[in-house]
Amino acid sequence: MSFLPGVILRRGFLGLAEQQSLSEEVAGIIERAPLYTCRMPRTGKPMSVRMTNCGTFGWMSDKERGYRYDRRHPFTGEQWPDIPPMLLDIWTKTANYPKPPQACLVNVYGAHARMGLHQDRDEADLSAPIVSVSLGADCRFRIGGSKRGGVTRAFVLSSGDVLTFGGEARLAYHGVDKILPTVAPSLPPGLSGDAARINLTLRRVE
Ligand code: MD3
Ligand code: FE
Repeated sequence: MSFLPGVILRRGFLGLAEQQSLSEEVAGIIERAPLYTCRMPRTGKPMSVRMTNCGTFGWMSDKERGYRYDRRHPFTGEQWPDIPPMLLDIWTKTANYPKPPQACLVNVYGAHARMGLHQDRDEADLSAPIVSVSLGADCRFRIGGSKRGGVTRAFVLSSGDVLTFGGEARLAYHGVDKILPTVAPSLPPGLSGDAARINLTLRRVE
């Protein structure tokens, strides 16, 4: 399904069993690379979504150094866990890009977390797509054009949906308005007490 040039939404790309095993993989990643809270550059305002990463590079942000990718976890100083084979397989099937992903940002949403409209432009290679996988509760996702203040449209993302953003959609403004009170495939206990939704984004960085 494509309603904007460069965006492909594959609803239910992952079945229930695959969603559950991927959630277990994410729980394992969080054990080794604990969730952290990013802060806005300059203001230091905390973001409501907690994050971690797997892959060669991980994304983070703090007051002093701003948005960036780093090879190591900001608190443990360790390298990030590997991207699980399941996610590499999803990239291979959906990205239509010859090189493997170098980063997988793991976003963990509590029931009241949201993500304001933003562009993702910290990656040097903007010709590569971004592949996003949703798990857990539904959310209302919003996407516009590549300029702030233009027309936006919203739609629901559900557990098992896979979205790819390439071409002219790569610099689209997008965000998560809210987590919806869904009866969703539950996330594994021990993942994080208040986790309602997880989003995984596979990226090229360099
Ligand atoms: C469109 N995550 O991690 S995923 C992000 O649901 C992010 O957690 C949201 O925005 C989430 O940066 C949305 C869909 C998404 C991800 C990256 C994009 C859409 C995008 C990059 C460019 C255009
Ligand atoms: Fe984004």
